[in-house]
Amino acid sequence: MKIHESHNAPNPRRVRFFLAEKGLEVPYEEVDIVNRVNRADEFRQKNPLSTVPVLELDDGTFISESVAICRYFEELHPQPPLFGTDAKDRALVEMWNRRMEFNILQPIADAFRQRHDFFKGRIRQLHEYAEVQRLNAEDGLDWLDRELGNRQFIAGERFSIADITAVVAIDFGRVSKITIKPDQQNLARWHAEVSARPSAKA
Ligand SMILES: N[C@@H](CCC(=O)N[C@@H](CS)C(=O)NCC(=O)O)C(=O)O
Repeated sequence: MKIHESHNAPNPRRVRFFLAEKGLEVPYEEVDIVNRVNRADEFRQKNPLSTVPVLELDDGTFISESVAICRYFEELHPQPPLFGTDAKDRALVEMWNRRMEFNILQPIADAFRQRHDFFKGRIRQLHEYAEVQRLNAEDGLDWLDRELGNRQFIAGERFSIADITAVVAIDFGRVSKITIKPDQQNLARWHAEVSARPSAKA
């Protein structure tokens, strides 16, 4: 078993963060996305969508999508639970993780992907859309700041995959000058707490 990843990219960091929370060590193989190794035929056989991370199992199965990889490890190693504990809690974690993906991670990713030269020739770009998504990301952070006024973590009183998605996205926002603003004190409090976890350095 190994994980094909790129150390500086946000989605692989989600998986490393998750595995560190579980205390699991899985070998990593670096994929040179700068030089487009992920876009070559050999990598496309692992993931036709060319993205990292990809978990390669010993039986030759390839699992891409960060959350799918995390769910696989959650099933095998349920403690500590990062996807919720019972029907209601699991639904709430799912709701919040999806919200973090759609309202925080996606706009922050687009603010970079739709403008930066890294993606020139890889995807269709529209610089105006990058700016729209930067503004959407800022709205998302304002909303999240208000949400975090009444609980410790994003999905409630327990750290979960939703916190991982959000903190990784927000940290990646810096490259597009999307940052927590001085008046977003709830967000800043949460960000400091989550960033202080040893797993944040994985
Ligand atoms: N939804 C996917 C997104 C994966 C993704 O966008 N990975 C980026 C790195 S964060 C990537 O592989 N970028 C290189 C490229 O598109 O060429 C997941 O959660 O794994």
